[in-house]
Parts: sequence; C-alpha cells; structure tokens
Amino acid sequence: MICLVLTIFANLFPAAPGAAQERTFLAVKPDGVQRRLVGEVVRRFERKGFKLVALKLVQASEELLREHYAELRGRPFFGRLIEYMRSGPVVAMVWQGLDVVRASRMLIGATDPADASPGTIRGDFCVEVGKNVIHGSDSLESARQEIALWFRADELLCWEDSFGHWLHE
Ligand code: D4T
Repeated sequence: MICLVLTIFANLFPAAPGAAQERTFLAVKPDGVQRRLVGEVVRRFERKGFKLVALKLVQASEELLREHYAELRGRPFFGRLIEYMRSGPVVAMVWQGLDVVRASRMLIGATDPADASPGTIRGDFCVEVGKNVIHGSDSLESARQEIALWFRADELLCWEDSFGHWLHE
C-alpha cells in the first residue's frame, strides 16, 4: 500500500528527489554469469546512479523464454537463442531511475557487439551477437511486460533512497 502511494506521488511529481521515475528489466545472460560479469554489470548501473529494486538468479524455462522473445519467433536464430538462454542461469534484475530504459540501452550498447561502442557493456566484454552478455528492455512498454513476466509484484522492493538528493535538481 505504501509502495502504491509512493508510486502515485512520484508519478504526480516526477521531478521530486527520489521520485519513482521509470523502471526497466535487465538480465545478465548465461555467458555473462559464466564469465563472472554480474558484478561488473551491477557496478555500472549503480555507478550511473540507478536504483536496484529486484534481483534474482534464475534458471529460465523454455516456456518463459519463448514468451520473453515472442516477437522474434519467426527469426532464423530463434531456436539457437532459446537454447543459449537456457544453457545456464541468468541474473534477472529491475532497475529504476530517470529515463532508465533509454539510458540502459546506451550503457549496454548495440545488439551486435561488433557495432557496440567501446565503453558500453557489449563493446567492452563480447564479440558475437549470439553471446552478447546482457539483455535490456527496449521500450517502456516492453519493460512493463518483461518485469511482469520475470517477477512477482512482491519481489519488487520499494526502499527509501537517500541518494536521490545528490542526483536530481
Ligand atoms: P536483447 O533483447 O537480448 O536485449 O537484444 P536486443 O534487444 O539488443 O536485440 P534483439 O531483440 O533484436 O535480439 C534479441 C537477441 O537475439 C540475439 N540475436 C539477435 C542473434 O542471436 N542473432 C541475430 O542476428 C540478432 C539480430 C541477440 C539478442
């Protein structure tokens, strides 16, 4: 209930320090987990100033992944993509902050690591599109759907952020 009130307040006064702003879904993919890149990814989002509201290690089912990547069902790499995502655990996360969906895509870099700028996660840590370390929602609507697909509402923590005053005007 408190969470709901805070969210309504934050939506009414988006510039208020500590306002809820928007949320996005990120997942460190199985290659990122195997290569011990989870800490590096979390560090980059924390350092930017975003707020972690949920995190869990998940062995994703085929059903969940087929739903997650439903839009890509017709693509030739779909089967390989599902197998890759099932090949080990992923770290699923929800991050919150001002313009976090767009900013996350910039921190992550282009889908194909060959096109990703140095300094981005994909630009720094991978070389092939089929093993590109991390997923990030590409729009507010997909963020909403993906968060609902991967997390129960009670797994999203609403916690007081004393940091907001140092980030926002
Ligand atoms: P995700 O969804 O993983 O964050 O990636 P993007 O949003 O950056 O890109 P996407 O949805 O187009 O692709 C999803 C996923 O499929 C893999 N992929 C993609 C692949 O294996 N071969 C390909 O040719 C493409 C385009 C990589 C990411």
